[in-house]
Amino acid sequence: MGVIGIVKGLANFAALALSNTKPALPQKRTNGASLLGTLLFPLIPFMLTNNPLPDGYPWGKLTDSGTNPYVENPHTGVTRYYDFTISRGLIAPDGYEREVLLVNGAFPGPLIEANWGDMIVVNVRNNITNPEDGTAIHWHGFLQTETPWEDGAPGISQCPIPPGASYRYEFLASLYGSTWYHAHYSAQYAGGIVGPMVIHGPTQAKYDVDLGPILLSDWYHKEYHDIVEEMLKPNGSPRVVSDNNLINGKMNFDCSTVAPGDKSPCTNNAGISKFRFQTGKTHRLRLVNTGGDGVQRFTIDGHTFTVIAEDFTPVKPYKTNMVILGVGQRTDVLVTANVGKPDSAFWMRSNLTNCSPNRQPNAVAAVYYDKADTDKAPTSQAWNIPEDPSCTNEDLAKTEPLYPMAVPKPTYTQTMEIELFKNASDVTLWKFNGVSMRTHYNEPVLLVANEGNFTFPREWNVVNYYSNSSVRIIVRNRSAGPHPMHLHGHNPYILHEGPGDWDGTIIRPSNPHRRDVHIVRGNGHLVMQFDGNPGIWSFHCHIVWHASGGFLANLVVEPKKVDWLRIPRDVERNCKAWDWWTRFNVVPQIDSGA
Ligand SMILES: *[C@@H]1O[C@H](CO)[C@@H](O)[C@H](O)[C@H]1NC(C)=O
Ligand SMILES: *[C@@H]1O[C@H](CO)[C@@H](O)[C@H](O)[C@H]1NC(C)=O
Ligand SMILES: *[C@@H]1O[C@H](CO)[C@@H](O)[C@H](O)[C@H]1NC(C)=O
Ligand SMILES: *[C@@H]1O[C@H](CO)[C@@H](O)[C@H](O)[C@H]1NC(C)=O
Ligand SMILES: *[C@@H]1O[C@H](CO)[C@@H](O)[C@H](O)[C@H]1NC(C)=O
Ligand SMILES: CC(=O)N[C@H]1CO[C@H](CO)[C@@H](O)[C@@H]1O
Ligand SMILES: [Cu+2]
Repeated sequence: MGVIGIVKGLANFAALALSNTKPALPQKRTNGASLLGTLLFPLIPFMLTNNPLPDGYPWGKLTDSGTNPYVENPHTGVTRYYDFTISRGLIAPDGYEREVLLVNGAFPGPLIEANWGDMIVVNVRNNITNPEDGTAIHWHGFLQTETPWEDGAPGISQCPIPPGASYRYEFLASLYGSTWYHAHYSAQYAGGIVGPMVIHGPTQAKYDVDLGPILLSDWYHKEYHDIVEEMLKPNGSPRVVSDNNLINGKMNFDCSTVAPGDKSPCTNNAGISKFRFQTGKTHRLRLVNTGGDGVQRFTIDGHTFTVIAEDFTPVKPYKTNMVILGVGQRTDVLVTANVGKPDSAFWMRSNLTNCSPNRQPNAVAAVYYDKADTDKAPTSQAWNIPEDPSCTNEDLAKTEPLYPMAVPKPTYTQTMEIELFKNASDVTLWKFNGVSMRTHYNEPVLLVANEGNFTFPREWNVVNYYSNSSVRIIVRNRSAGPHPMHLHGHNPYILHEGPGDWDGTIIRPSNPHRRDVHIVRGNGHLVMQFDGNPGIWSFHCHIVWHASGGFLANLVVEPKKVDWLRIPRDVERNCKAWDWWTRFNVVPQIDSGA
């Protein structure tokens, strides 16, 4: 909606005025079982050790600049097993206590780690009670080639996992780099079901220390369910205002700004995230925007970054002192600790832009060199970088994939428009390609298609591309705010982004950028293209409130092959369990469902 945030910066000053960074709450109270953002979180190894190691690495002789990862990957024969239990919990990530959804009792959820070419198995148990609810987990950015049913989109690739039941996801670590997982059921991930993933792979970038995931996310004090109900009531507003901004699930909050009458416990100076730098060494930081809405501007006072990857695409290194991330986007940067003496400390900052409504946009964390006192607050000065009102990504001319691929001639080109409208009950919703999507949890599109039925209700917003091998989509934004557009099952070419209409120009047709999320600015356009991967793939705005409001399309790619897919019995079994549960329980589908 691109409306300017209100009552800005109130809490920020309370947070920054501190002279010490001793947390007022124990980690357990702020983040449950998570150690992310604490000095106890272990460094990430360069790779997980396999036995045997061909040519010294799990990926053998494959390289980041010489291997086409969409047609070739290592076959390690290794499977990494994880067990997840999703439960309700009560924590105070920024000092304000609220009900959340936790993965294994942690917010953010546990790290999933694998080597490129490993299989990942995650057994997800739904322990959501009081009230019960369904869930489903999406593994962001994976291609899911030949396993589209493991994509985790309820009503699209699977039925939700009913309360008390489990579903075992099993998929190939098809690409490598930094990513995350999150619930794809309603706006559930804004309630806490998010966590980092690191897939080790070849890299020519040289660094000494892998500091691991740094999750950046706006934060809401209300429960996601209440926010969605409020937003989607007749005459409701599509503007959802965030309350705070977190780095690895932590930040302080000024409790004096809590609304009178709000009885939730609130503690000032709950504690911020802390990181340790080794003086003189180069560190890899894996930034992920895991938020609900806001575009993040990430900096470390005094330090410059070398960007080495964007989403799952290693890029030709370029320097910058600020990284922009829309929801769902990842940026891997290198940063060298050569700005201060061994006892120095610096602020890490992540600021929400004015493109999303927020009450407290500025998150901080502390970066300590080896000999610094970790109870003291840094005193460093922020970079002063004026905000670009378009809130879009880095110029595409700057971001070039290391492994070059020319964009093929498209076999079909389609324009899809973004519109905001009011339905007959005066509810403000989004239309994408002319339809406001609403999923049907009991009949996933993929399973219907697999039975040879390609006739879908209009509100499922299915677009069939038949046997097209390369489809170009021109997204036209007829709304004033930016949208981070995410395509499942692909790492699409990003051909152009800008204001107004597309003039036909492609940035570097010999090697356009590729990433699974790219921002389209308000009143602008985004042109992307993808090559076939048989399945049903969601293409949606990653702003969780917009997806709830129907901003989602489902693309059918190579339907003949979808028809032939042999879907495991487990998928069917889960649908039967969900059907059974919904026979005795009403599912109050308060939004689009995905
Ligand atoms: C299930 O959730 C409840 C709280 O809602 C919690 O007390 C219990 O420990 C959870 N069980 C598991 C196995 O996590
Ligand atoms: C982030 O916010 C801080 C505090 O208002 C400000 O000093 C800094 O310049 C901002 N940085 C960026 C990159 O926007
Ligand atoms: C308008 O949208 C809301 C929310 O999706 C839905 O509950 C309601 O039935 C819709 N009204 C009409 C007339 O379609
Ligand atoms: C195809 O599936 C849709 C949605 O489930 C259903 O309405 C329709 O009746 C089905 N068509 C056939 C021929 O089975
Ligand atoms: C490509 O997709 C369009 C849109 O659905 C369709 O009209 C066209 O027939 C498809 N072309 C091929 C070769 O399948
Ligand atoms: C390129 C494009 O479609 N631009 C439109 C974006 O939305 C605004 C407001 O609805 C229109 O005025 C633009 O023409
Ligand atoms: Cu959006």
